[in-house]
Amino acid sequence: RDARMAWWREARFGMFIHWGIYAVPAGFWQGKPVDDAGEWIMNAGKIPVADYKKFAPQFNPTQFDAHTWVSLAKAAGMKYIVITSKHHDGFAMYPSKANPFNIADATPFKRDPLRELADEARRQGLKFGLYYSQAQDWTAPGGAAMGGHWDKAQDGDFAHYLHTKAIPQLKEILATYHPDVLWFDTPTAAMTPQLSSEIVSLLNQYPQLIWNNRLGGGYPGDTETPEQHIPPQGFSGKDWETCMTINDTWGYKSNDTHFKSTKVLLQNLVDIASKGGNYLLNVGPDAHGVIPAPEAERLQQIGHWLDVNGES
Ligand code: JFZ
Repeated sequence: RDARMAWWREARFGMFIHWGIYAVPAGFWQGKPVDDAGEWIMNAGKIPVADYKKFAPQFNPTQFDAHTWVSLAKAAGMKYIVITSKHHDGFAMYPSKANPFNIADATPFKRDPLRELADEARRQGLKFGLYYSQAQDWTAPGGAAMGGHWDKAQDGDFAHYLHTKAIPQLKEILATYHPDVLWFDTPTAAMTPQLSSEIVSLLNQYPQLIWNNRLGGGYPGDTETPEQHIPPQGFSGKDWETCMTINDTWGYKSNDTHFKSTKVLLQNLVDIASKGGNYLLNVGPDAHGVIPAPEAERLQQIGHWLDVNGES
């Protein structure tokens, strides 16, 4: 385990990327702002499945450039990136054979951003991780939804969903991109020990893989994941990673301009590093494929400060 965790323990700083078709509504539904994180708009707005799926044909992020994103992470002093391969909305950001609600089959954008990012990250010497929402899936029948379902199209059996969508997609992303990290999320009670163990058997086929504590079923995973706060004493004897937003959303929202200052972001980085943790700092690219300028600017400034004052 120590050998497997070695790069991660030295990394200290990573880029979290929440990117999906929720960047199309960008925080607005039927002309009104929806008061939740951008990637939660479907749930918070109780958008019907059929209506939500209509965002996919509008998603054509032709300005996406893996080189620009990875170079920004590198310039900031980040050593790894973790990007959403499927968030709670169920949309796969890669060409999935297991389910048609994906970037190749449901959008005009005929590229594979995960392939491009994985290759570019490795070319620039960064590790590459994938986020996958294993339990919540608001567009697949049987997928879990925190707060409960709101559309009959969501009715179904959770184990069936897991066996026909989540596990097949996890197999795909592991075999296709060989991620260094798998980042699970919001396990919910549906992730029983039995169902979780089926995923663990799969993970065990990748002995170098690092995965977090949000799988479910009582599995501790490799890493603690405090969210939006820095544990005052860290976690002694445990690897941990604080994830945080730069503004108040993970997925892009056109009306969220509540950006933390570079000073606060740097203080967080130093505070976290001094307590032995990692800082997974999020960016929310827009529907054109661009990381918002106020976020990019702050990352550049962090990198500049580290160049002047850090050792790295
Ligand atoms: C989850 C997601 O629902 C969210 O969209 C985002 O991906 C984030 C990184 O993870 O949100 C959470 C998960 C855990 C806590 C809070 C929000 N928590 O433990 O306080």
